[in-house]
Amino acid sequence: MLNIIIFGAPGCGKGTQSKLIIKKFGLKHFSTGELLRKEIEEKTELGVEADKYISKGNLVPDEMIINVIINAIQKLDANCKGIIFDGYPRTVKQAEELEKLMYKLGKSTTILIDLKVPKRELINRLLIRGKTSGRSDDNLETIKKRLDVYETKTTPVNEFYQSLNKYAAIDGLGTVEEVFGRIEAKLNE
Ligand code: B4P
Repeated sequence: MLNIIIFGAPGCGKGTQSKLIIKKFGLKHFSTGELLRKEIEEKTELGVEADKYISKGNLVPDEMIINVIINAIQKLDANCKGIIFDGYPRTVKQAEELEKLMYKLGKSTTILIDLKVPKRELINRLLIRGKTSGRSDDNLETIKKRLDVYETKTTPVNEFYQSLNKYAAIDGLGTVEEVFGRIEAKLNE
């Protein structure tokens, strides 16, 4: 099984690259961002609560997201070729819980792909996306906050996976196809 974590700052291209990886490797997509946006759209109890954090550029609390993940992974078809975790884990606590759960299910994460993109480019991409996305978090003030939160709360996750020897940094600059080519080469190693 190929179980990939696609990781990086807001706007680095996690969602974009996930779609290409799924097409090529036949994996199940698992995006906590998409999942939460669906809950927000449907105005569920979880969605209403999550929106309070997301619209301000904060992460939703670990307890809220970890249960969502546990339910979703347990529902997965046992015969699937693998999973792509897009936007999860975003804290060391989430990473620890993911590793525990995978172990319990007799599975393991294969690699964390860390997409590296300079801050100026990230802001630029998210402002462009904001023109059409209708997302409450794609505006300059919230983007800056999200980047700060990424630095303080999320970057320690890459050290966690480096210590497990499951880490690869990939240059996320260039066309979508160029970035995918680099990821594909790494996954084929
Ligand atoms: P996410 O939905 O995960 O999204 P993201 O970080 O904003 O973007 P992503 O990296 O996927 O960028 P994309 O491909 O769209 O998270 C949203 C929010 O949900 C979080 O801020 C947080 O509040 C909450 N959340 C989610 N998971 C959580 C968790 N586990 N714990 C707590 N809270 C959680 O690319 C961005 C733009 O760039 C697109 O418009 C794309 O077209 C463009 N682009 C992509 N690649 C490009 C390239 N190579 N060149 C030029 N443009 C490119």
